[in-house]
Amino acid sequence: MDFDVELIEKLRQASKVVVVTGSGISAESGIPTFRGEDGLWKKYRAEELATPQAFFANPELVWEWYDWRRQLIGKAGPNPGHQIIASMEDYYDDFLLITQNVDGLHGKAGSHNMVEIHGNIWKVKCTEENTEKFLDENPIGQLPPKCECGALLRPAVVWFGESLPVDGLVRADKAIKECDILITVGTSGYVYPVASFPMIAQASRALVIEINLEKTPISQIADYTLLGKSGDVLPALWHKVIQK
Ligand code: BJW
Repeated sequence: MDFDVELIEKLRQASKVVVVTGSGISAESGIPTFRGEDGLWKKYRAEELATPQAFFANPELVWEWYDWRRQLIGKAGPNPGHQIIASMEDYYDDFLLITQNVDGLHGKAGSHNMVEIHGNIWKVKCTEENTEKFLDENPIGQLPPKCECGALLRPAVVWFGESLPVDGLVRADKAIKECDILITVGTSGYVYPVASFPMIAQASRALVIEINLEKTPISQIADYTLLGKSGDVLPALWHKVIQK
């Protein structure tokens, strides 16, 4: 794979780097993306299941979907794309991974400086008390699961129309505005506010690099769009960067 020499040099010289990932990075681990031909589940659209309204209208149906996804994710492991991002953390003085994925695979690959900005599928939240805890049982069993207080438990993920976690947003916002380079990997650039992160970084003079199978709305502003599978592009790119 050939890369622009200037791009490699910029990646070598940067000190503050932000990587923003979406479901495409986990596709090579066997986890379906949301949109596109092989997008998620049966006749339902993710948007129609991933809302608080859908949950309270039919918690059992929404839980079936999440239970099914938890089982799929439970069998999956990180791929070379996740692993390269984990090793980038050691290379840069200041590095932040912002992932929209709830699958936890970045953590499994060894990423630490990370914001899971749409939550984590392995955690549940009490709909009355708002307390969060891990629920490792897989499959869950009786659906929908209940809290000790008797209220419904919901997946601790961010649905459409819900606010993203404030601490995560503050951390992300600071890193995006201060970074030298922002790299998006495997995201359609369709869902806000994350879709605005490349524009915000660029307005603060960061270089924007996109890695995706195909062009997206982010391609219109990206300084570089590298087309291909993230599990191929990231290792090839990183090999060039760390080569003496
Ligand atoms: C590969 C590959 C390979 C494949 N290698 N690449 C401003 C304007 C308009 C609307 C809004 C706005 N601000 C807020 C909104 C409303 C809304 C929104 O964005 N709507 C859009 C549909 C327009 N946003 C919200 O409601 C957010 N909340 C919020 O902003 O609160 C304040 C507010 C509320 C209401 C109004 C205004 C303000 C919350 C968004 C929550 C999203 N939740 C989900 C579900 C999470 C839990 C779960 O997983 O179940 O998050 S939806 C789903 O989409 C999931 C993902 O994280 C997210 C992004 O999807 P992603 O990751 O990009 O996946 P895909 O499938 O879209 O793309 C995959 C890409 O990978 C493709 O490009 C492929 O080509 C590529 N790919 N294989 C490299 N091997």
